[in-house]
Amino acid sequence: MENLNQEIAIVTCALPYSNGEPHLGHLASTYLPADILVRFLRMIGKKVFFISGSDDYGTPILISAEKEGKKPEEYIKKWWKVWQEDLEKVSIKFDFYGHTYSDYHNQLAQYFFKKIKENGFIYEKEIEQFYCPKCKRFLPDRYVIGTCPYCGARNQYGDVCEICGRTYSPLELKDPRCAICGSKPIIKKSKHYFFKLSSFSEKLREWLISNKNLQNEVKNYVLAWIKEGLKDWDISRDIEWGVPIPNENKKVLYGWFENHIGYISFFLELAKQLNLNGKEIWNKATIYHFIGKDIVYHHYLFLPAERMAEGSFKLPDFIPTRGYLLLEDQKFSKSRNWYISIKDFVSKFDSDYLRYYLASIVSYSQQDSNFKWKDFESKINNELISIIANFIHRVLTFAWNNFEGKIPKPKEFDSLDKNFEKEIQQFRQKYLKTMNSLHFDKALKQIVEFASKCNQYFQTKKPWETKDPNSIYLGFKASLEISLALYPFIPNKIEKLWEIFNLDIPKENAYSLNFKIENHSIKKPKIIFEKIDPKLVENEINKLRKIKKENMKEISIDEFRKIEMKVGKVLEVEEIPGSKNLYKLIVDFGNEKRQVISGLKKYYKPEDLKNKKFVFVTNLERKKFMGYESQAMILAAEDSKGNVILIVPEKDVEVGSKIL
Ligand code: B3M
Ligand code: ZN
Repeated sequence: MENLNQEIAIVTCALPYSNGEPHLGHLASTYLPADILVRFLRMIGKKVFFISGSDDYGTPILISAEKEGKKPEEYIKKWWKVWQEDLEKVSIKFDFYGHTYSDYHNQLAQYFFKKIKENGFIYEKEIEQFYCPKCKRFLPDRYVIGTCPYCGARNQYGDVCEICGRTYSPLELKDPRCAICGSKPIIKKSKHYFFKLSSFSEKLREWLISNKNLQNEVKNYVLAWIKEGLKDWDISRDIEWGVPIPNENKKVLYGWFENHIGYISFFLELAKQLNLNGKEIWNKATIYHFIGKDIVYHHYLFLPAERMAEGSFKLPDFIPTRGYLLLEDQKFSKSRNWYISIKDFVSKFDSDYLRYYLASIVSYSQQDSNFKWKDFESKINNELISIIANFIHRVLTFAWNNFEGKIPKPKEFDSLDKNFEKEIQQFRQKYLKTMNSLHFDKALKQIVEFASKCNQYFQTKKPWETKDPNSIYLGFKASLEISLALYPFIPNKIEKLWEIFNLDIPKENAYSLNFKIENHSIKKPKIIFEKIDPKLVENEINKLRKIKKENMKEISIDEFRKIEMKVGKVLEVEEIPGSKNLYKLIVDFGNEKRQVISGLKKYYKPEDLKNKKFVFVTNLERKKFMGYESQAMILAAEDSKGNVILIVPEKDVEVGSKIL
């Protein structure tokens, strides 16, 4: 077996579900930062294994496959390919991109299950579950829909309410129905396996506190969860799509029990192919798991607890976690078309420009960032090109035109030169430190700042008047330094630049090399960085404007269904001190009373409202008017003269009745 003497890093990216294509949000939070780190670590001489793969199991994938009339095995293959192809378009390529649907993964996940059980951290318990007598199957999570037990929103899945955000067990759903055939399920007992997450509270706490590489802000809220108390966790499902539980029939491991084991199983599989001792390497490598902030719970609690419970695989050193990407101030949404896929973006704009822009706006934190087309244009045209690329281009063309395409031998340095040479060295030290701390946006800022200094130096030295060789010599040195620093961000552009530099720069361990640049011949400079055409950007902005309009005009049936309306009876009407328009109503909805603030004072007297029934929207976000929270909204018609007329039920109807 080969011996690896270098320091080793294993870098993984969250495993995408085999259920849709990658978009800019995925790229910004997870895949791009990971790729930047991988390239950087290789540049400073580390041996890196870059790992990801598809997360193939789970009920949503099974349901989507069924909808397309495909077998899940077929369905997942398509997305496995799409993800790799699309990520390659932005120069992201893994050393291994696995499938959780594979023998190597199933085996390792089953081994984890058995070992953890043997170690006493998995127990069995009978639970009650919905079962569809017509489909003859149990209905876990997404297989059952019904009414949210907390807020009453209809058509919610069995695990979480998309309206109020609360999670619950399927049995708590009101009006449950089978998501496939719509029939009413019965309750059946089933044996389930539970992981004793609760018994890891103390160990997890210690690990979080002692691991100085984890981001403090994340750590703090994970510690707060632990303090609230961790519950044991149902890790089995009664379906046939998943990692089969050993010695069971039609039972599989819950996706979040086994998917992150994929980081290990994929790496071990790669190591096997390379004839390396995978486990030994895993246990001595520095391990990074890149994720988005929506899966913190799983990576900071389930993942470490399972590794502790198994006992022989190293825990992560870093779990770099970043926030979401907004598009022009709004959340990405595929169904509303408020969304840019990677594939679509790179069909119109340079992929390195995308990498540069995203890296510059995404911080190493939970904060969300905002993709703005105008900002994209200006970051590329006015920063990357005007400040950085222009400087390099000036140095190169000057050497080409005035020194016969050679980097001149310098004369004795004057104080400006000496200072500038020092700047170059200091820049490298600062840059390396920032990159090592994973603050890639800050590293980019340092590069821009340094390039501004380079421009100033050039401006003062005026080589076009003085023909000063020192400024070209040092200018080239600085350009080389900038190119090394920018390589992890915009690898394609930099490789083209290196061709003109006429230097053979290795992508591994480049920082250890000492380049001889005196009398070095370069190639004829050409434009590598083309400015973005503002018209193209304008097109994209117009497209979004149109989508916004359409979205306002039409809502989908599903969206409409989310609006909950009920008949309520006004019990009390009070004036709100100091307000000309507002009343405070107390409204009875049968199972609860709510306070409603409404601008009816100009149109109705209190006695016209009291003890009457009207129609209300009951699941709007709560809003305060003059300090009073409104917990529903009354419906009214407004005629062309501006008269306001309330809507009443045509016959008497029980309070709390829903409007369909
Ligand atoms: N498949 C994707 C997500 O929730 C999920 C990640 C698994 S990482 C082990 O974003
Ligand atoms: Zn059914």
